[in-house]
Amino acid sequence: MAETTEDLEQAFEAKIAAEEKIEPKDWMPEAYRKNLVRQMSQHAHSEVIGMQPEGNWLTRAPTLKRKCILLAKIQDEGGHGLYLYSATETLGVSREELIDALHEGRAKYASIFNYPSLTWADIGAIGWLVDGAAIVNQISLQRTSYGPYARAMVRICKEESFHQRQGYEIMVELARGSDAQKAMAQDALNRWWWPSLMMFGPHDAESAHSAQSMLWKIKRQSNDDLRQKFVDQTVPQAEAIGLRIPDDALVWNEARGHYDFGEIDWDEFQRVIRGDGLCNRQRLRHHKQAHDDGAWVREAMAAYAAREENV
Ligand code: FAQ
Repeated sequence: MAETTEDLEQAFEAKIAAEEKIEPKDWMPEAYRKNLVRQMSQHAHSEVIGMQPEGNWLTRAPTLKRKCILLAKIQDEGGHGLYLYSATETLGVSREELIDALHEGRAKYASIFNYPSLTWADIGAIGWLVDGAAIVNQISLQRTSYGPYARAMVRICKEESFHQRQGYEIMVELARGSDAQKAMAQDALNRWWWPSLMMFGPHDAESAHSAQSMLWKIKRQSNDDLRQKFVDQTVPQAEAIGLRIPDDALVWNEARGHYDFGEIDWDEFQRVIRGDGLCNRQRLRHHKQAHDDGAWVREAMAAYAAREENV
């Protein structure tokens, strides 16, 4: 007997309830597929655009060793973008469509990458805070319901944890250094702290996609819960190296067993995700230029594949 849509829906819901992964060839509701394409492609775009603020310091890294480490880290981010684009393509969408959506402003990428990296300490702050926030979010996504996304997260988290440590180690060195170096580390923390908290997205009550994404187990923990986890783990790291988190409202709440912290500037967040942050235009312009410059590589690969097929 042919399966009805209702049967298929029930089988899908049963898999989700049993914590089984949904795989590319499994039936899935169209809205589940679309929501995944949205989130996963935005995640891929973030990894790739995220190479730019760090790339800005490759030629100015203070030693050859630091330069090699930074180069390897940035290459890892490119690799993460590639796993994530491939995982997204298993949902029946092409890489070209995803890149077009980015270039036409229909797809977002993480707000954090629209801030400039002004000093070497920013490279420390990006690894420590931005990779640190990304890991908190991505550890949770290792349990996401879509198999290819969950598996990509496992490998990505291993690499991100190296990134986080290299960033923190830069901050440790600067915080132990001269007064000027310590001031540079503090200045980087001042500028990257709040944008890092914005990475977790709007408050749960304002989050358009959360309720449905939690039901489908695409998201396993809420935006606010993950943000709290990040604050709780990062404050002691700042204290350990004598840096001050730039938030007067930050205080340990014994009753909650968590830090209380101040309110994010949500106007700034909205401005940045609308495309009006400090570096939005520059980031997109650079990506388009790199994409155009690489057209000959794609054309050569397509011509080679066509020739191989015909022999
Ligand atoms: N930036 O309803 P929600 C990294 C948008 S990887 C920009 O709460 P959702 C590695 C959201 O898309 C960092 N837009 O959305 C690295 C939606 O707009 P839409 C990237 C944001 O999806 C490190 C609207 O607001 N990580 O850093 C942001 O349920 C160093 C409503 O929001 C991921 O992408 C934001 N911060 O929850 C690389 C993780 N927040 O699509 C280089 C995967 C929200 O309707 C150097 N993604 N929006 O137009 C997620 O976990 C989720 O998508 C959230 C947002 C939590 C980001």
